[in-house]
Amino acid sequence: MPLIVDIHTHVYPPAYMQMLRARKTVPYVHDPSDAQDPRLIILSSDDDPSIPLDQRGRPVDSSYWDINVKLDFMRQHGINTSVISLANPWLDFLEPSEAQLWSERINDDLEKTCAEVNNTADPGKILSLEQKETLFAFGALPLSAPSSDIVVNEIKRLKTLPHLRGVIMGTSGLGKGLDDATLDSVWSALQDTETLMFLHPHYGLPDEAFGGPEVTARYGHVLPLALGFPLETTIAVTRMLLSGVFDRFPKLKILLAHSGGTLPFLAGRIESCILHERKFISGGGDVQGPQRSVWDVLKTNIYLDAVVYGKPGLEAAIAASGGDRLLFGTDHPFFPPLDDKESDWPSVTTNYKAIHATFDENAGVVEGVLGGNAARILNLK
Ligand code: 5CU
Repeated sequence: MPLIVDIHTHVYPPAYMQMLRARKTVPYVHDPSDAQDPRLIILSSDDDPSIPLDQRGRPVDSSYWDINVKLDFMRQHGINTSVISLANPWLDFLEPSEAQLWSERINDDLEKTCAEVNNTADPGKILSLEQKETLFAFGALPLSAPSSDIVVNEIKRLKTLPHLRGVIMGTSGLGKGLDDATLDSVWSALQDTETLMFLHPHYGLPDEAFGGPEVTARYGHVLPLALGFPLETTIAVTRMLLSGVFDRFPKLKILLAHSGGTLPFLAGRIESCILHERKFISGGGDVQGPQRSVWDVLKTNIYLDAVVYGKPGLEAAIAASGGDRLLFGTDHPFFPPLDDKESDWPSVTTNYKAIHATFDENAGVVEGVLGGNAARILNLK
């Protein structure tokens, strides 16, 4: 059996859940403390005052915060190693004065959880035979902190935590998006420490892009998650490219969620629009414009997860970035089966099937995508 590594799997540690329970604005948890599951309200479109609180957002259960439930899920789906990350919206919404404390708290908590599960916290402890799953983690950054030095220091500190293998980050950066020049010290720290950044969406697109709030609400989470999330990622990474981030930091390593949103499919069009842009110096204008091609960046700076649920998406991803840069993921605990009696998660089995349908003629690629690539890129020992 090949090694299976899940690099896209989230947690809301208990302390974070507690903090969300105390909040009344997005993101928050409504927990009536009766027999019902608490409700998680994280997307701005969830926070509709015309919907009663106990129907707002989505129900959440212990799979969102209990690491033992994650381990059961791993066993059930044949996953050997998971690289866990705080789920969206991470620490983006915190007051500047709280950001550093929370990022240290969450990252130390992730480290402790991994050490306990991997038995490195107590090497003398005897593990049961079933307990062979291992965990690593991506850390969360204090992006709302009063100074980017605090972010840089946390990136450096994460290198001292044995189970941390990178950072997860949304698309807002320090508040102005990822083409903000004040992020240069963060890119520099990520590059110098060889820290991989997992870029993940959260904010989607404005409701107007889908026809207004009523249309968005009519279809639940489908429009924000199926279209808003991938386009948000595509826009964020394209802004990085256009502003020259990859020219200034040619060794940055970025893992894009959901197979890069739509980047692999749109790369040719993005490249063509850049080559035809009169604003750029290359087209006679006065804006620098990107110096490296999208294709070069895709093959040297970008890694893609394989969370795209279908063959055409995987084919675009592998054609754009390469079979050695594509990594299996589940997006657990999001997208649980709606039918309680179903034990396998269709969101996971669909991804497994798509990987086999796409790459089965090439066992090396299948093994790489399922786990070999992650083990090599993230140094998972
Ligand atoms: O279902 C969702 O809203 C999500 C989410 O918020 N984050 C994620 O990673 N996947 C799905």
